[in-house]
Formats: sequence, C-alpha cells, structure tokens
Amino acid sequence: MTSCSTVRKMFLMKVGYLRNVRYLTDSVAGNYQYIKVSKVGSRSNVGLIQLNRPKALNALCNPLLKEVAQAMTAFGKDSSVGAIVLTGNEKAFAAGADIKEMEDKTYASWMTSNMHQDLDCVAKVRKPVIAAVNGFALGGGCEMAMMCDIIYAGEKSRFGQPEILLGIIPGAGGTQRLIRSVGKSKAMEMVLTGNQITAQEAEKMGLVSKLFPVEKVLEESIKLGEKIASNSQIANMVAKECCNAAYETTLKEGLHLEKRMFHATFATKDQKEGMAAFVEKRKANFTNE
Ligand code: DAK
Repeated sequence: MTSCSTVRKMFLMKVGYLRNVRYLTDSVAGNYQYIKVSKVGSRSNVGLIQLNRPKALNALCNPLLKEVAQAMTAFGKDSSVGAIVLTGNEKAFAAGADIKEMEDKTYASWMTSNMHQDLDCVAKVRKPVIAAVNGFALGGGCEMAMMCDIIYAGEKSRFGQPEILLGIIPGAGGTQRLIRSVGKSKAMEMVLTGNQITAQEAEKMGLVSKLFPVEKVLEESIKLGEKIASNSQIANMVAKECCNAAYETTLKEGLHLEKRMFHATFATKDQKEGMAAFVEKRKANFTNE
C-alpha cells in the first residue's frame, strides 16, 4: 500500500521542485496548511521546511509564520536533526509579509500581535539554518533569508526591500541585517529605492554565499545541510552562537566569548572523539555529548 508521505513525495517530484532531491525521506508529523515539513538527506538528519503558499508567492501571512515557528521549534528540539533548510518554490522564496493582511493594521494591532516573535524563531533556533532561495525574496522574504545562517540561491532569484514603495520601512531586520551583511551604501540604496537586485549582484555583495542553477539550489542546500549535520551538534551550536555574537558585541567582548566557548568545547566527548579520530586516521563519530 502507498503511504501518504510517499504520495506527497511523488506529487512534489512530479510538479518539479523536488525532482533533483535524491534523498527525500521521512515526512514529519504536523498538521500544516501553509508549509511542508520533512526530514531529508541520506540519514534523515536535515529538517526541511518548504513555504507552500504558491498562489500568493509565499507571502508571509500570520498563520504561515505561526507554522514556520512551530516547525523551527520542533526541529530545534529534535535530536536527530543537525541542520535545517528553509525554502520556497522556483518562483518565490517569499514576496514579503502579506500586504492584503497588513493593509488595515493599526499601531495597536501590531503591538498586540505575535508576528515578530513567530518570525524571530528563524533567527533564534540554535541549529544551523540554510536558506535555499529561488525567485523573489522581497521585504519580509529577504529579511527571513537573512535570519538564516547561510543563503544559497538560484541564478534567477531576486532580492529586495521594497517596503519604502508601500509607504513603510522594513520591520523585520532589513535596515539592520542588510547593513551588516552588505555594508551601508549598498543596503541604503536598496532600502531607499526599493529596487530589486539580481542573484549575481547579491552574490557579489556577499548577501548570498553561492549561486546554482534553479533546479539545483535545494539539492545543494540539502547537501550542505548534510555536511553540517555530520559535525558535533554542540560544536555547531557554539560556533553559531559565537558567529552571531559578532553582530551584537564589541570585538573585545566577542573575542572573549569565543575564547571561553573554545575552552568549553574541551568539556565535550565530541572534542575527544574528533581529535582521536584525526590521530587514528578515521572518520569521527560524534554523539552530541
Ligand atoms: N502580499 C500579498 N500578496 C502578494 C504579495 C504580498 N507581499 N506578493 C504577491 N502577492 C500576490 C499578488 O497579489 C497576486 O495575487 P492575486 O492578485 O493573483 O490574487 C499573486 O501574489 C501574484 O503576484 P503578482 O501578480 O503581482 O506577480 P508578478 O509576477 O506580476 O509580480 C512581485 C511579482 C513579487 C514583483 C509582486 O507580486 C510584488 O511586488 N509583490 C509585493 C512585494 C512587496 O512589496 N513586498 C514587501 C511587503 S512588506 C514585521 C515582519 C515583516 C514585515 C514587516 C514587519 N514585523 C514582525 C514587525 C515585512 C513587510 C513586508 O514584507
């Protein structure tokens, strides 16, 4: 008998986006309407979250963000998952927050909403997160990609912060993370004009780590996730925490934190295993202890 998850995989492969993903494996329990969630990779140790609101170019409506937060939190707690990939479809990673939902919002409704908290889950999860971007990554979509640790993108993807054209400004990190990522002049040109940049420009600026043909982005992102997931999860988390601290502290404080965290890794079994494996000329088998 064919299981639900097999039928879903066959459907995704038929519609094309997952055609090149060799190791699509377990689907993860969860009753999601706006996202698809599975564990992928040859060892099922990469969590995959696919935004799935194609008719609205994956516009980030509130219920979608709640589901992303729920899935991120679940993968964060799942000890079998060592890295997470966040993706959309070939046309859009996400075209921003849902303008139709935002149109009638007021100061009071923003202040009392949890949207910020839900979106922040992408930045707050302690495991490494890779954004696999194709198509539009605009406004909140660009901000969501920047909350991830590494961005892989398709050659036809486009990035931008078009909020200024709507009479607002970026509200989920666009004025802060973009400056830190690409520098003041390029970031301000994007924020003040709302112009989109090409994938090639984004790579040249350092916003994107690597570009791939459209149909290869997800596959390459999962491969990267698998490589990262083969490390000690503790070392990954500590490295992520230290790298993120570089955004928020002085160099002196950051160097101090790094030094102390480096010392702390010597309290783990994974450090002993990693170094023993090197000396014994074998592959390390980390147990996340
Ligand atoms: N919201 C709602 N619907 C959207 C949408 C969006 N952001 N983007 C596209 N859609 C919908 C379109 O309305 C259309 O739906 P129908 O009319 O067919 O029902 C469908 O997706 C296809 O879009 P188009 O027909 O426009 O497709 P095109 O290929 O012609 O154009 C486009 C693609 C991406 C250039 C265009 O759709 C576009 O300009 N979209 C809007 C992009 C944008 O301005 N994004 C920034 C939104 S503001 C915060 C958190 C987040 C944020 C702020 C605060 N806090 C937690 C405090 C974020 C704010 C934003 O992102």
